[in-house]
Amino acid sequence: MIDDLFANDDSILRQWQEPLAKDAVVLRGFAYDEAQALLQHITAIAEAAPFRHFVIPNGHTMSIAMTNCGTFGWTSNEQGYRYTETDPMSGQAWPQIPTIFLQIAQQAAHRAGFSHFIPNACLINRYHPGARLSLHQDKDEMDFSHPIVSVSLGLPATFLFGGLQREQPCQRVTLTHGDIVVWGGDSRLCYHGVLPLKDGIAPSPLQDNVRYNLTFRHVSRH
Ligand code: MD6
Ligand code: FE
Repeated sequence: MIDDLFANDDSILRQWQEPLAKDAVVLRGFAYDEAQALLQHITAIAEAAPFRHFVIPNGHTMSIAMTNCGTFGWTSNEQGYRYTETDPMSGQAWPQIPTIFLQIAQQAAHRAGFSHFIPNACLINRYHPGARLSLHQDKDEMDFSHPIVSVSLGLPATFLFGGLQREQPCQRVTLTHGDIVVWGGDSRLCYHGVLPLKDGIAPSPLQDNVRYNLTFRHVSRH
């Protein structure tokens, strides 16, 4: 009677957890069922706050394109990185974080053992083949008591997860459509990055050679 047992909820067969380090975990398939809704919201957000390639302080332009929703959005220019309450392109507030984004981020944080996560910033990254993110720490949020929740959509990517020093060796983790990474606590300031995206055809309905990543954060007023 295996059929009956699993007839109504096969998502339990597509969700499992992989510990990465202390206070860091990959929740496989956790956003899979909501992926289509998330992608529709990304399209709407990008109409109000378009994806753009930021310049970083060394003068280079990032290969990934970014936008934001939330009270705070992450921005960069030649002078440095910072969170702003308005989109520098339009002068308007960033779009609100959609309710379904908040629900998924909070459920994932809870599943990972962080039960009081209140995201007020969501950075949206768009990768096309060849785009990459070099090793970095996420430390512009000022408040490190909250975890970061990261949702992967579209093409798979190789995620690098290192230690608290840049020189420490990295784990390589393939993140696919619907996977969520949660990290905080002792891992909150670990170095991490993404290898150049390989070409491919993303899952339906994207069917494009693109990857999106949502990272939810709690930013303290600067
Ligand atoms: C990405 N993610 O996966 C880039 N940062 O496209 C990040 O930089 C990141 O996935 C902090 C926590 C989780 C992440
Ligand atoms: Fe990061």
